[in-house]
Amino acid sequence: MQDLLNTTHAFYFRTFVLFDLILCLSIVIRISVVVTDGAMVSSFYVLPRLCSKSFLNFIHKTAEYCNSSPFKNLQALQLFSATSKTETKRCIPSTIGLPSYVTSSQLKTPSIAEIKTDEQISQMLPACKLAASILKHVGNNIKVGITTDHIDDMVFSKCIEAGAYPSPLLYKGFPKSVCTSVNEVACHGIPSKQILNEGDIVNVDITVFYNGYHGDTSATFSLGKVDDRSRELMLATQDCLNAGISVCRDGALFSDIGDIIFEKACEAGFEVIPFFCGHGIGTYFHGPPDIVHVPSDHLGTERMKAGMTFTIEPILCDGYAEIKILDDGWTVVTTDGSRSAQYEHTILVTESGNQILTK
Ligand SMILES: [Co+2]
Repeated sequence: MQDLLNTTHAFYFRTFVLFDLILCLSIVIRISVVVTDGAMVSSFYVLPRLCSKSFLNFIHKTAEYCNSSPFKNLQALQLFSATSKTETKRCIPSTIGLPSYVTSSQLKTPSIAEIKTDEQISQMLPACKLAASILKHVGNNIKVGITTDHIDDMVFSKCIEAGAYPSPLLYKGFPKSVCTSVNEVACHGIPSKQILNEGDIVNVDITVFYNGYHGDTSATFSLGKVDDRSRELMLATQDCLNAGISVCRDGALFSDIGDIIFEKACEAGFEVIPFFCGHGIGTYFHGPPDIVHVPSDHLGTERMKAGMTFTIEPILCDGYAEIKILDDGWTVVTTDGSRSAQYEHTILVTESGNQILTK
C-alpha cells in the first residue's frame, strides 16, 4: 500500500471506538469501530441482537479465532463503511496489538525520516518476514475461479494465526485486510465478489502489524495463461523494483531510485504511473521519506542514511500513465483501461548497500 504523492486523501474518515461489556457466560469485550465520511454514528445495538442469528454467528466466529474458551479474552472489531455501503465483520483476539489508527484516529507518523537502531530493526524484521511469508502463501494458493474476497480471507486468517494485525483494515477507513488490484486496477483495489479469470493479472499488497511494527510487500500474480504483453509488463515491473533497490545505500540520492526505474521502464516500452510513491515505514504504516518512482526535481540532493527503512513499489502500465479514482474513494484505475503491474519490498539502507527485509 502506498501514499498518494503530495496529497492528503480526498476522503476523510473518522473512527469512533466504543467499548461494550456484555455479561453472558463470561465477558466479551467488543470494540465497535464505526467509520463514516464525517458523522459519528453510535453502535450500541448489541443487546437487541443477543439472540439473533447474526449475533450468534458473530460470537461463533469470534470464538474460532481464539484458542481459549468462548467469551473469554476476545475483542471483536466491526466496521461499517458508510461510503461503500458494505459491512465487514472481523474478530481479533485480544492478544493481538492494534495499530494507533484503529484504537484512535491518530496516525502517529514521524516528521522526518527516521534512522532506526539495530534493536529497532530486529524488532521490525519479524513483521517484514511475516508479510513475505503471507504473500508467498497467497501466491501458492491463488487460482482461477476464486474471488478477491477469498484472498482477503486468506490474508486475514494467516495474520490472526501468526498473532498479527492486517494493517490495511481500517487504515483511513479501508474496509478489508489486503489490497487486490486486478488488470486495469493500478492499486488499492478492494477485495470483493469479483472472480479471478484465466488470463487475469492481480497485484496482492500485504502489510502486517506485528510486534509493534509494520512490514509491507506486494507482488503481481498471473492467473492461468496470460498474454505475452502482460507477462512482459510483470517482468519489467520486477526489473524496475530490483533496479530501484540496487541503487540504495548510505549516501545515495533518493532521486537515483526514480531515475533508474523510469529508465528501465522506458527501455521495456512501459510507462511508470507517477502519482504513487513508496514510503518510510516502522511503527507507522506510512511516513517520510517519499520514494518517488520517476525522475523528480523536488527531491534535490536529499540522501539516504544507514538505518532508514522504506518501501519501493513502482507501478507500470501498458498504456498512458493516467489514472482516476473510482467512487469508492480507493480503487485506482488507468483511464485508458490498460493493464498495470506492481511489486514492492520494504528495505533497510545499510553502510555498504541495503537489505531487503521482506524477502
Ligand atoms: Co506500501
